[in-house]
Amino acid sequence: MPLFSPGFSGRRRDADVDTRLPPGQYLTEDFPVLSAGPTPGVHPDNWTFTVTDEAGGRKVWDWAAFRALPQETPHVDIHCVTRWTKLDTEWQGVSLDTLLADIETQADYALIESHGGYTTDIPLEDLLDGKAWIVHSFDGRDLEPEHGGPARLLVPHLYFWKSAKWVRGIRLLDEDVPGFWEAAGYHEYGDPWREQRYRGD
Ligand SMILES: Nc1nc2c(c(=O)[nH]1)N[C@H]1C(S)=C(S)[C@@H](COP(=O)(O)O)O[C@H]1N2
Ligand SMILES: [Mo]
Repeated sequence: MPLFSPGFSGRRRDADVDTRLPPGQYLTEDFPVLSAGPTPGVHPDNWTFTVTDEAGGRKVWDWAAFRALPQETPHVDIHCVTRWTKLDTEWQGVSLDTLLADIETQADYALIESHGGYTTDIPLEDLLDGKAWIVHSFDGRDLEPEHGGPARLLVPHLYFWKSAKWVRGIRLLDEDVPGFWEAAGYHEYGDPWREQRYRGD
């Protein structure tokens, strides 16, 4: 008898998946596209990323400056509030720790702003300490326009609506300002492990 039967390793995989699937979620192998409007055509030549602090100070990167920053390859699970979870996604981009390193701020909140008008609000501490990136690649390829190319936010510990596609900047704020889905009744924080789908959850 083999020491490790296929059945045994199969059950081990299932147990691992169970611990990685937040409540009320199911697994998908696909990569669904969820966009509240049309895909804006953003060419890297016209792309900039702007951080605006609470006093109005601005720091701007163009595509070349952004790509020259230290790169990381986050390997993460993502959880959409429409209940799909995708395990083991591979991205490449720049940590928000890197982008925010030289910014002097006392702000507690960040409002993420995208081409096309989409916004989402996130506590600033949830963007720091290795928890969030601006990514330009998925699965070893340039990010497809439908998935937010040329660059999107990736903040995988919150529901995926917080991972703004076609990101153009981050506004640092003393007070929380609800973003697009948050103003429409979704939860202001959106922790998938606490099933914070809608306001009041
Ligand atoms: N700019 C922008 N970002 C967005 C959205 C959007 O409509 N516009 N949808 C959000 C939602 S609800 C989800 S689940 C994810 C979907 O990302 P995907 O289309 O790459 O799967 O993007 C998020 N980021
Ligand atoms: Mo979503």
